[in-house]
Amino acid sequence: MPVNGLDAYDDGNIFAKILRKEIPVEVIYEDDYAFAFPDIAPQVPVHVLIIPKGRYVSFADFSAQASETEIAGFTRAVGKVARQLGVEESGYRVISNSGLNAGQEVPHYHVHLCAGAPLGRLLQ
Ligand code: DGP
Repeated sequence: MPVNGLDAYDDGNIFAKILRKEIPVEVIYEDDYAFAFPDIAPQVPVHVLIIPKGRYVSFADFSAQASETEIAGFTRAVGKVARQLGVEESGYRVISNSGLNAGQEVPHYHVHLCAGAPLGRLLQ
C-alpha cells in the first residue's frame, strides 16, 4: 500500500535482501514473524532493527494489511528482542518512521529498538 511518498512494496529493497540472506548481517533474533539485526549506523549504544517477514512498506501498510497473527507475532517478537538484549529493566524506545515526511528511508516496515543511554524526551 503506497503511503506518503513510498511506492508499492519492492522486493529489491535492502531489508528484503537482508531477509533473503543475500546480504550478510548479524542475526540477533529470528522467528516466523520477525527478523532482528543491528542498525548499520547506530545512533545509541543499542540500536537494533526489527522487521516483519511479510512484504509491508511501512507501519501504515503493516497495520492496515497484515493479519492479526502477523501483527501479534511481530509485536511479541519485538518484546522478545528487548528481553534477549537485556534492556527491559533499563528501558528502551521502539520507533517506526512511516513515510518520507517521517524520515523513513528503507521501504520495508521496520522498528528501531533503541537503548543503552538516556534517550531524552520524545518530540523535543
Ligand atoms: P529509517 O530512516 O526509519 O528508514 O531507518 C533506516 C535505518 O536502516 C537507518 O537507521 C540505517 C539502517 N540501514 C540502512 N541500510 C542498512 C543496511 O544495509 N544494513 C543495516 N544493518 N542497516 C541499514
